[in-house]
Amino acid sequence: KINKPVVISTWEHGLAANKAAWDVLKKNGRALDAVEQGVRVPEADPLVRTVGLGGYPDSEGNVTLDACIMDENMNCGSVAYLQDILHPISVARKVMEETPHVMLVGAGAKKFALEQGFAQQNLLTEQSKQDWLAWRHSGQQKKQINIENHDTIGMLALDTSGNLSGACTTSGAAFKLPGRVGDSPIIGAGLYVDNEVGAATATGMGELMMKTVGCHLVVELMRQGASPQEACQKAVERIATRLDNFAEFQVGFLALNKAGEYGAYCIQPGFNYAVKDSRGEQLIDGKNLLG
Ligand code: SD4
Repeated sequence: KINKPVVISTWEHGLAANKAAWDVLKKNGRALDAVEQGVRVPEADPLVRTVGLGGYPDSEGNVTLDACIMDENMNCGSVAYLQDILHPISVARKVMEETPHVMLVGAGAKKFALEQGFAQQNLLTEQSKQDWLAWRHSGQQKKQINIENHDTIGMLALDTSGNLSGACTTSGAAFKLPGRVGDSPIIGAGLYVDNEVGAATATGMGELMMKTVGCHLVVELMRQGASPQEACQKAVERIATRLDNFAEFQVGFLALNKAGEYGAYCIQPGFNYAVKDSRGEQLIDGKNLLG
């Protein structure tokens, strides 16, 4: 029996995001609408420090956002290095639906968002500004995402029609080099959906997912017969066998298949994910390689 509808998302803030997604799914809404509505919750929450409003800025104090969305028909939309817009996921959806393109970046993405009616807003909260000043003062060049410091939201949903969609949105690595873009807006790296097979998303040090096109890999492994859990594990093992410095970083993959089965796997302990389906809601610790 297919477990549908179901929504899964990264980290503890996924619980609140899943609730918003569930409101769409329980009314037989579309998975695409569910994931968009779901990830808008942490985007607007200043306490979620690496998504949208309140996200950590880059090394120069600018909050720059990356997001992408993908539906059941291989349509996808993405924005990267977007500034001053609260809901990059909704801009990504507009790129998907209103343009012939997949990805817009930087000033062009912002211009498009404003033309589409999105409001301009300062996303650097006082708290983020203080943290940035403290980081600058300490002279610490924190170039890596350490294990406490990543809470990108990636969300996957299967709706009552049996269709899959996914969304991923982030402010990226804290105090990153200006211009740096991670995996989260890159179709195949930070998110992938194939409605025949399943969907995957990722969190953690984006460069590792980009080097391995991790989420596409997870979906292809499911196509070859792996369960969501096994596929995530194999993708983490691919990173571990090919990238020398993998142990310095966190990477977590999350996957959902057409049957509504889900799983996750990560490098370091400490990753969890939120699930909501007809059986209720759960927060599950991701199995990991180094724990
Ligand atoms: C990135 N994957 O930009 C994202 C980071 C992340 O919370 O997960 N941040 O590399």
